[in-house]
Amino acid sequence: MATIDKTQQDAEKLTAALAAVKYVKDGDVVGLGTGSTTTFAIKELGKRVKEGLKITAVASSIRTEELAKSLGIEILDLGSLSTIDISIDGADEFTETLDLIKGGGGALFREKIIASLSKNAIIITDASKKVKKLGAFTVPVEVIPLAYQYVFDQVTALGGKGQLRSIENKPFITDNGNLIIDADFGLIDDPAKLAFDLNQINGLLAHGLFINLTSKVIMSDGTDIIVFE
Ligand code: ABF
Repeated sequence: MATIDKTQQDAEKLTAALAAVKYVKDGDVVGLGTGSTTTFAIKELGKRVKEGLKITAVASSIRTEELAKSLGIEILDLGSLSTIDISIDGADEFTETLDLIKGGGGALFREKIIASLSKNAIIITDASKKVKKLGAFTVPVEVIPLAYQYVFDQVTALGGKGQLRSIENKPFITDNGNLIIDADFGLIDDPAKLAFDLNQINGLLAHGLFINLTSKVIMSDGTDIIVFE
């Protein structure tokens, strides 16, 4: 695996972020994702709000909400919305058919709600996120704590090698008070089928396979901006 030059990668993230923000217009309700790429977009939106752009927004994580508010972006309650005009978010992997793995940052549940509500769900990435087949990145699974072992066993039965996500030897706790199992299914031949099978598991709140939830992926490779849709 080629080592990724962080400066180059950040330049690609910024380029993709600026391209996505151009789609945001006055009056939009904007879904804000989580992660370093989306942070570039949120900061650009903050600048444009200061220049007079009139938007409201919903956040996919507490850290995104705090950043947006610090930049003067008005935040709405996600639970009160029936639709979102445009969302901008990142991804851990994507394919040309717009299948994604998301959730490396632990915000997958709210990200999935925002994507589901979005009329125009835009994903922004650097070139390292594009893959032929999903699965090199493990699939995050958010699980209600009291269903942990049951969900772990069901994920195992589907062929996933699960690992409780921990930070400094303590279980990672999501903004929703849940746990995350990172499940290694290997390279995934049929992401839609796996997503369907995971959706049948009681106690599994969300998984990181985003299928048919993306309007376009804007990727920068350092030279060009490539839009997959
Ligand atoms: C978020 O963006 C997560 O779903 C995903 O894990 C992350 C990618 O982070 P980064 O932009 O920092 O690569 O939406």
